[in-house]
Amino acid sequence: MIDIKNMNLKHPCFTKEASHTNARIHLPVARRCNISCNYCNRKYDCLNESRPGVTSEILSPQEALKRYLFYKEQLNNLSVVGIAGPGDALADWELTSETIRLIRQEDPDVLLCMSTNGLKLPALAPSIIEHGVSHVTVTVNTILPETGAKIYRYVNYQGRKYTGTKGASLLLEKQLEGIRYISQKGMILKINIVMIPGINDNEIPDIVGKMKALGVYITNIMPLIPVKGSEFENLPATNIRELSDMRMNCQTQMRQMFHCQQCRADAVGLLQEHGCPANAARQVV
Ligand code: CLF
Ligand code: SF4
Repeated sequence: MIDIKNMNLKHPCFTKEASHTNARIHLPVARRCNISCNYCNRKYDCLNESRPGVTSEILSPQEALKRYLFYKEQLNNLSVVGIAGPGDALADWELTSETIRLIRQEDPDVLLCMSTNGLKLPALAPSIIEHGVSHVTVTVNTILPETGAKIYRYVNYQGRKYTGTKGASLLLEKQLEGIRYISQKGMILKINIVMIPGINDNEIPDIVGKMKALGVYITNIMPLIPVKGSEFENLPATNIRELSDMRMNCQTQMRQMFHCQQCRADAVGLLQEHGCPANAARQVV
């Protein structure tokens, strides 16, 4: 059984205090995605964890290992490796899992973390566990297919493309099944929720309640930042006061994240430093 408290002490996203002392590295190995979110413009990193306007180069698993070993030398507070895009970590599981395997071989202690839209979570959960991943983030923007139909343009599953409420129902079913499974296996789960004005903002407390019931550790309600070229480019950005009120309101139900930096898929270093690789050398402690 995973010792959640102990493991989270070294994870800057799951423990706010650790964000001042512990660094993470994102390795951009997952290029593809299997769904289409209306807030996404594929020119940029996956917006389920990243802020818009930033693109990352793609690394092969071997290049990712090299980068990891380089920064491990530079940063003695590096305690987490995350795979967060620039596509979906599970849509490109072969590359993600090979990267994790290579890193685990070199470093038995570093925490392994990944973020996903959850579509392939039930199918890949046993393999994720086997590879030693301890922390998983799933983006769940709604628990209603009608709302999902407004958020997702399509869902690609086993060679077929699903749209509308069919696509949204399928994604939701896989997300809930996968979350339930890995939570029962004792993994540490975070749920990202993008707060989309006029689309899902009224439902967020219900999503949080559902996630709590499934054994999730923390939820991270994130602002929508409308991206040029995306379906939602003309929606207003989430009002920061309303976001803060929503987090406070949901905190009465379960633990909330207040310090997310919407990192890029190749971020390195402390969260507050935003983690551009070019700046990481300055963060050596
Ligand atoms: Fe990366 Fe995400 Fe793991 Fe953290 S980020 S995969 S859980 S190691 Fe952290 Fe960055 Fe917010 Fe993500 S601040 S975007 S929550
Ligand atoms: Fe874009 Fe990420 Fe959504 Fe895929 S899961 S469409 S990469 S925001």
